[in-house]
Amino acid sequence: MESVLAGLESPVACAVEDDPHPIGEWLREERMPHIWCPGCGIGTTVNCFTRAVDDLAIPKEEIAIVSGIGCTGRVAGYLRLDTFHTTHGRAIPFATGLKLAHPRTKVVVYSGDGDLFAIGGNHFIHAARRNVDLTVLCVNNFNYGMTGGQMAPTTPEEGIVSTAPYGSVEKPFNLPYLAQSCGAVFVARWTVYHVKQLANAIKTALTKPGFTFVEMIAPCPTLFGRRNKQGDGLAMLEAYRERSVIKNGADTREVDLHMEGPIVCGNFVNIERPSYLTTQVDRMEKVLGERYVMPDTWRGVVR
Ligand SMILES: Cc1ncc(C[n+]2csc(CCOP(=O)(O)OP(=O)(O)O)c2C)c(N)n1
Ligand code: SF4
Repeated sequence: MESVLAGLESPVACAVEDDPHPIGEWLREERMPHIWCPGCGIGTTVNCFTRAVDDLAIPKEEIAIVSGIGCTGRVAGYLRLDTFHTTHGRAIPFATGLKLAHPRTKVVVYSGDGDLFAIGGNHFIHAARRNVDLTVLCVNNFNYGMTGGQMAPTTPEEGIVSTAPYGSVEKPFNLPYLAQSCGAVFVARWTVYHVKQLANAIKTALTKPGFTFVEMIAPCPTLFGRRNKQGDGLAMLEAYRERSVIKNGADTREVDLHMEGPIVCGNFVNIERPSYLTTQVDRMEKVLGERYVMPDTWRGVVR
């Protein structure tokens, strides 16, 4: 999708001259202007993410972002970090390989609900089951943004999308419940209205070993918002504020989302479970004893 801003001078560059852009140092200025529509919530999630990494003082060379394809997938192109913009749905297997080869790197999967839970759903459930040390950040805008607003596995019943013009009749995934059932050790959901809580949840997700998951509910005013008469990005944010109910520790079976009614937000799950890397080393040492040779890149990180 070609941005209407294409060809104009970079907004980051304009800002830098007199008044540095607040997260300018995190962005690849040469990739600006970005493709996101006015009112799109993806940029706010990037703001929360950079704030979280900044607060944690994680050195930039120790973090990598892996995205799939979609409007959210563009995050990998815009962040000035080690980033991988992979094929549609395959961010998690790329990220798993990266983590196994280089456990010292904090590996973050940053992608859309369609990418992660439709074509990529299989990878999500198995990475969570294995408790691979990854942080998965999902922008849930309830449809496929980049390709024209088709139905996603998250589209609420009765939600109007291009492939269900009379409203979806499918029951969507409840993402926190799915993540918890599969074994994620930290599970949270916040909307882009809750910028502080979202940044804090990302911080917890980044610091906890094992598979951590944050659902970030964000407006797609151009497609989902317009078709469902939810107004512009600001009106959608106001609706988030009115509908949100904060329930930290809520039973994830009870946090389904509908077109109307409460959006339950919070940090729902925070448990301890040995991560994939730790379990792997434990097993090898138990079975092979002194014959086990740990990969060089794992030394001092896993043990
Ligand atoms: C193998 C393959 N199938 C389909 C597509 C087309 N495609 C590109 S992005 C996308 C969905 C994106 O939706 P989502 O992950 O929710 O991200 P958003 O754009 O909403 O941020 C699809 C189906 C593709 N690029 N590759
Ligand atoms: S189509 Fe939707 S998700 Fe994509 S940039 Fe526009 S508002 Fe954002």
